[in-house]
Parts: sequence; C-alpha cells; structure tokens
Amino acid sequence: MFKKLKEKLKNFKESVSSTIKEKVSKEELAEKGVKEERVTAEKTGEEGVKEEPSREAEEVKPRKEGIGQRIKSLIIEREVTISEKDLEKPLEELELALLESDVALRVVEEILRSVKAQLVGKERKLLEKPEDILENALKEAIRGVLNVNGLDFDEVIERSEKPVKILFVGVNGTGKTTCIAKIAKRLMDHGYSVVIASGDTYRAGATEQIETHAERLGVKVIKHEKFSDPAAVIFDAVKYAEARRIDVVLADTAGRFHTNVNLMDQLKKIQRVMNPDLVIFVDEAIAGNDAVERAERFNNAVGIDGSILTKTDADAKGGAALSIAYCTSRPIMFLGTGQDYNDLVKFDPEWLIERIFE
Ligand SMILES: Nc1nc2c(ncn2[C@@H]2O[C@H](COP(=O)(O)OP(=O)(O)O)[C@@H](O)[C@H]2O)c(=O)[nH]1
Ligand SMILES: [Mg+2]
Repeated sequence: MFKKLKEKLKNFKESVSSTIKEKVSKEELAEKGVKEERVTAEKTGEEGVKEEPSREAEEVKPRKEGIGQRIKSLIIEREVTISEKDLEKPLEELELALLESDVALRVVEEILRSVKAQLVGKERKLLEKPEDILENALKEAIRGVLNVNGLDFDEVIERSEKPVKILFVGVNGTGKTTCIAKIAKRLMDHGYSVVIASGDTYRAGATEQIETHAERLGVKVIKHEKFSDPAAVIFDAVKYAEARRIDVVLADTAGRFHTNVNLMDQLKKIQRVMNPDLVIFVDEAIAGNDAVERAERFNNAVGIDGSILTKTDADAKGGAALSIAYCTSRPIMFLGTGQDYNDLVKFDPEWLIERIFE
C-alpha cells in the first residue's frame, strides 16, 4: 500500500525542505549583507530589510565558506515564516501524488487545506528539520481525515446486548463473504459464538460458498431456498441466535450492481426486519474511487457504521482507505490482507500513517 505515495512524498518533502532552507539562507545572507554594507559603506541598497527578504535577497551573492553551517544554525535557532507562495509548487506535487494514489479529490483538498493552515504564515521556530515540520503537518492532515467519529468493533461486540446483529453490505466480488468468514473466525478466537445468515439468495453458489467456509470454521449457517427473501433468512438467523443464546449474527447479502435500485430497497427491508447493531460496508481497496462512490451510495441508502477494505495486499495505491473514511464519516474497521481466515487486520489510523511515512 501507498507505494506510489511514498515515492512521491519523498520528493515533496525534499522540495519543501529545500524551499525552506533556501529561504532561511537568503534571509540570513540578506541580513548579513545589510550589516556589512553598513559597516563598510561599500554598497548602497536595502537588500534584506524589505518585507519579503527572500526575493530581495536573490541579488546577494552567497559566500562559499560556512554557508552550510550558517543554515544549520539558523534552522536550529531562528524562526521563519512560510508563505503560501513557498508551498505552491510542492503542494501541487502533493496534490498530484495523492490523486494518483486514489485519494478522492474532496479528500485531497481537505489534506492540502490542512497542511496549508498548519504551515502558512506562521512563524515556525525551526527547531526540527524542515522535513519533519512538513511530515508532521501532513501526518496531522491525514489524521484529521481519518479521525471520524469512530465506533470500535470490539467494544460494540462487548457492550451490545446479545445477540449482536451485524449486516454486511457491498457489491459482488469485493470480498463480503470472505470477510464474514474472517470475522467469524476472529469472534470465535475471542470466545464468542457465531451464526451466519446466508442472505445472498441471489447469486448461484453463494450459499455453498458460505457453507464451505462455515464448515471449516465450525459455524452454523441459516439458509433458505435460492431466490427466497433474504430478510426472512436473516430474521430466522436472529431468532435462532436468540433461542440458543448465540452471541453474534453475521448476515451476508447479495451485492448485485449498486445502481440497481432493488438492491437498496432490499437492503432497507432487511434493515427494518433485522434491526442491526452494525451495518458494515465491504469494498476492495483496488477499486479506488469507485469504492468511494459505492460507499457513499450504500451509506445514503442504509447508513453504514463502518467499512472493511479488502484486497489491500493487491493494492499499491492505498488512497481508498483515506477517502472512504472521510467521505462516509465512518471508520475503516478492518483491512483484508489476503485470502486466509487470519488475513484480517484491525484498522488503526496511526498504523496507516506509519505505513505512509515509514
Ligand atoms: N487477495 C485477496 N483476495 C481476497 C480478499 N478478500 C477476498 N478475496 C477474494 O476475492 C474473491 C471474492 O470474494 P467473495 O468473498 O466471494 O466476495 P463477495 O462477492 O463480496 O462475497 C474471492 O476469490 C476471495 O478469495 C483479500 O483481502 N485479499
Ligand atoms: Mg458473497
């Protein structure tokens, strides 16, 4: 994940940091220049005392010796004000890098806004390296994007009245059924009992697929005839769990194409009948902005509580995680990282941020 973004971030950091360093050195040289002029009266002119010393100072010839040292001490000791202009080019680069990494435009804009707000016009005591100032601003911006009013999956399971009812939604082929198997395994590893409702009554082989998983995991599956009402299957699964004191009901659903209005109507009906504690949207990281668009549609129709992003093992870009969290205002709960039952990672924004900047 974030392979592309990581490559580009390096350039971006270098570019901003050299802008800052250049600026500091010019300011310093400009000041020196003025001082020396005053002493020796060799020159006239006011380089370095105007409002924007960075540009005025371009006239001043840098001296060869000790410049590196001076920049270093300036960076440690003094304050520099970063202007919007200083960031113009680097932010353009960042914008492109984020877009190429599948971060949705709205989210890119928010990240750029936040980076600018943190850096521009403020006197920065350059106690840190310029690279770090920038990296911290960017981390903070990404944290802001990911910091959505988050429900913690484990807490919901622990605190909710049993059976906890979880409805999985999303289009076909994104990994819903596989996720349900992974979540079932995870819950059982944590000591909970689980029943699965085979609510995908539409797709050929869907029930057989979930039954194969369930058999391996030792989980009961509630199923009806093909093409029967998924709401009825899920209702039965809830009743089954209530009667047998099962802790968690995991409801699979069909994922016919999202523009099919019937699917959304069907999901709304299921929601009324099941009254789920959690609605989890599943999509694949590699779908990028398509996944973001779908997340919003499902969110508008049934109101999702969180998302699971699958196939992150096959995704070099990574931006969908940022975009889906931001665009739905709901957390990414887990990432699917492979086809095995254990390939499910609980999502942690800090973990993601570390991956971007590692
Ligand atoms: N590489 C990879 N493959 C996955 C992941 N999750 C699911 N898959 C595969 O994606 C395909 C579709 O998954 P499925 O659960 O049937 O999707 P559904 O139609 O949404 O229920 C299957 O071949 C899964 O093995 C994942 O995290 N990584
Ligand atoms: Mg399925």
